[in-house]
Amino acid sequence: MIVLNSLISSFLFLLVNCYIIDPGPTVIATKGEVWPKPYSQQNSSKYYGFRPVLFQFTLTTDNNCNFLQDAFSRYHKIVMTEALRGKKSFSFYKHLHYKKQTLNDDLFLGYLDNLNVTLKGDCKDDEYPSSTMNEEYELKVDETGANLVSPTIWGVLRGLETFSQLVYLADDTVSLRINLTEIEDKPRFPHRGLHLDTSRHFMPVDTLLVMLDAMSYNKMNVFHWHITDDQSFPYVSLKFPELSEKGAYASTLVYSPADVKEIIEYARLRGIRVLPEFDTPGHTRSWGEGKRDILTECYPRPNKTGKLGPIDPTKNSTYEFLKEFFDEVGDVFPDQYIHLGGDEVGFECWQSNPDIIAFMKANNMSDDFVGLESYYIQKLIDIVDELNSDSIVWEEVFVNGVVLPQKTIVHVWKDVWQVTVAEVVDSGRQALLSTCWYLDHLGSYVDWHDFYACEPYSATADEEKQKLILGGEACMWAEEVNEYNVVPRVWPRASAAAEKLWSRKDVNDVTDAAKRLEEHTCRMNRRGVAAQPPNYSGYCL
Ligand code: CP6
Repeated sequence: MIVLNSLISSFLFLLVNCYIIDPGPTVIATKGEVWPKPYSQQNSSKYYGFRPVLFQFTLTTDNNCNFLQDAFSRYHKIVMTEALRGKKSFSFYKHLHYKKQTLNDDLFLGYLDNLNVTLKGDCKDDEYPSSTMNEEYELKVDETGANLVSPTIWGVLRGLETFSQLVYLADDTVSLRINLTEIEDKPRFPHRGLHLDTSRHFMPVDTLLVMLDAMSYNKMNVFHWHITDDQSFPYVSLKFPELSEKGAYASTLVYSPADVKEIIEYARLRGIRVLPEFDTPGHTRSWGEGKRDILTECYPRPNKTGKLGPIDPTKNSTYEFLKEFFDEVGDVFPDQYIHLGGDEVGFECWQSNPDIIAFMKANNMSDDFVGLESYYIQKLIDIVDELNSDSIVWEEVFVNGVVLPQKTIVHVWKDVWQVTVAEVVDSGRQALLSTCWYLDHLGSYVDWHDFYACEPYSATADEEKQKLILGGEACMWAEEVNEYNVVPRVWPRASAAAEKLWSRKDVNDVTDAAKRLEEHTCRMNRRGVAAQPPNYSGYCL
């Protein structure tokens, strides 16, 4: 009977999944729509012709702003790639001889060959993006021309991205156009991150740069770099080179100081913060290859063969090392924040070690391993605080009751996230959310619908507390990805999170989003990002 039942249900399963589900209509991409959707936009069907070869960005204020000149040349290249679209015979040159019939079109206003950019605030060429940066901008394309205005270089970057997305290929498949429009834009959440693990599988620098490009196309602003874990330690430390010499997969599979600098600079130019994570006291097996004495020795037990466990929280030498190490991390990574991890600490190894047990007795912890973990994290947060950095921790640290400074940010990643986020903001602390956007969990093929349905404010109705929800991160853990599949695994699925975190709360329409995401994915493809198709049925021109 049971066998028969399971046969029937497998049959039904196959039937439902392979034959009965209607694939739905082919999703037709929009043209010149912006992803993520701007705060406000007024559209018009009047348009300019757009000639990439002749097009120029003009800074109306301070012409010495190298930061923006650099952005202009990047975006010039990007709009040039649009010129490569269309028929096979098509060349850049044809834009100079713009199709005559469009001149007879009432909606055609001539050519737009310039975008005036006005930076109302200062341009400091060596400024780093921060958790409090202002990213708002206004972009107008009207009968008098095109103007982008922002108080900050970060807002100008976001506006340039929007401008580049407005350019589209007309139905004649040879001419590029841009419609008149009026946009006022600003992000809903200040923290819009992508978390990437480079320990389970090493990702070459070029792959990380593609990720940063794609993030900028989605107006994401935090690259959370989960750089080390149990499996490998690819970060080359200046003070402790033995960590990567022994802990990396191979001497070539590392991030040198020059690589790290390059990544931070590449991100800075795109308005992206690099948030380093050095996860402790668990997830540190690879640290033990180079620095055996900082890990706990696990004592033989029937089913355990491993010999090293989490960081040993009982030794002074542990904290001396951590102080030196995080001093370096604070110097190398300019961001105000360091992610300290603190997730998934297994207690079996600590439990097996008589020295740890003796320490706990001497410190009146009896057999409270959560207490021992708290002791460690508190000391680590104090160390980082003294080094003038602020800390972010995974939710376990908060949930286990570690006494945290008010300014420590709690990063929620487990289920029942509404409850945890509510507890964090009730405590007056700031929260980040990742539960909704786990890129390593493959749902049905169009699982971006689920990513899109997540509303961070559903954790609390209290508007003051909602302000403590800083945003979130889409998480790419790398057990199942390397340089060959990470880009399509992340994009465009992370784009759904990017729009949730940038656009207004009432931007919820999946049908509308599907068309815009179809266009946005094709756009990422043209720009060299191997994003996978977002919908069951669709196409790129
Ligand atoms: N690695 C580290 C992981 C995870 C975490 N930390 C993880 C655990 C469960 C799921 C996904 C990821 N692979 N260091 C938890 C933050 Cl479902």
